[in-house]
Amino acid sequence: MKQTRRTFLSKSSLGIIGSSLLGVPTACALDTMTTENKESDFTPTVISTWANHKANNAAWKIIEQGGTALDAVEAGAKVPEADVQDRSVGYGGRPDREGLVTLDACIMDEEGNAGSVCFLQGIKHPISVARLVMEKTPHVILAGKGAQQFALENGFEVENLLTEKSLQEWEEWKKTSKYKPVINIERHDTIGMLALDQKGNLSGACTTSGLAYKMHGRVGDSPIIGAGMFVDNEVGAAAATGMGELVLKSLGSFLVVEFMRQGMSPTDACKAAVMRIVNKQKDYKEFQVGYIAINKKGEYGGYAIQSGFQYVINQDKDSVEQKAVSFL
Ligand code: SD4
Repeated sequence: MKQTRRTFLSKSSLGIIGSSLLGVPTACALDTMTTENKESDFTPTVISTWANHKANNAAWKIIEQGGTALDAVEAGAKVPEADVQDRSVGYGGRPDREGLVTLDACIMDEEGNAGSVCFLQGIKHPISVARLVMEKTPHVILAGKGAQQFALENGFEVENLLTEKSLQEWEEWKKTSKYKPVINIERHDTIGMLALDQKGNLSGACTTSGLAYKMHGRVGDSPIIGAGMFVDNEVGAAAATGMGELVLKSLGSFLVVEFMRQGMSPTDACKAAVMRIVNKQKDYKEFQVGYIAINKKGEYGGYAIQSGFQYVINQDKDSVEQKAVSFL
């Protein structure tokens, strides 16, 4: 679905004659006579981290029907949040080392508005709470009990998000782990999603239960605007997955967007942000970080420290899987 937007303002000689006949002063007539011929092509797109096909397709449906990028990314992010099979997001997500599922999410729209929740417990759709933080409060981030209180005030209910399977795995983990948070213990599934709608507007969302068996109270990159996700409607948008601490320390998604502002392609911008980590972090081989990005044209790409990072993309009906390029 390729859109062509044309702004074609040209003043014909008839226009000039018309102006002078109407008595418009010459200087003014000349001012409005500038010929402007702006053309921009863009392809409506939805992209998200990992093999999140169902989520991407749900978001795409909204874009296809002419809905906003913001509605699309919220609807998309809600899919893994409610999916018990997704072990890194929402319901069914792995708990922290105390056995508690704690959630991080953020959302950002084309006007640069942003909302976020972190260390939120018992609420199935943190992305929708983040959107309400953005739309109903003068703040950007609500955390912990305060975030939960705000959710309850807005009609959400507290639910048990720890499934029997996650509980049993955690019990096993406790037997051998010596209570040490272990990095990269899980398969990552965190969803970062970016959308470009038919009007050419960008929005983004990111939602996760964070690293498995993390310390209680730990907050990752995913709810932090500029780290886990960032949107600048003039330039593009980016999202991160993987070892949140590395993304936080380099403000990765913001960095990717700034690299695109300097003229880099989405893939090159993601690579430059990965290389920033690689060049500063001696033990980078221990970790995975992956970025996805999209620009205003709907060009997209991804890059990761380790191989194995993939993302899904919709520019037509069904989502397609792409392997991200990687450093190692
Ligand atoms: C975090 N970045 O909490 C998240 C984890 C993640 O796929 O992306 N998992 O650090």
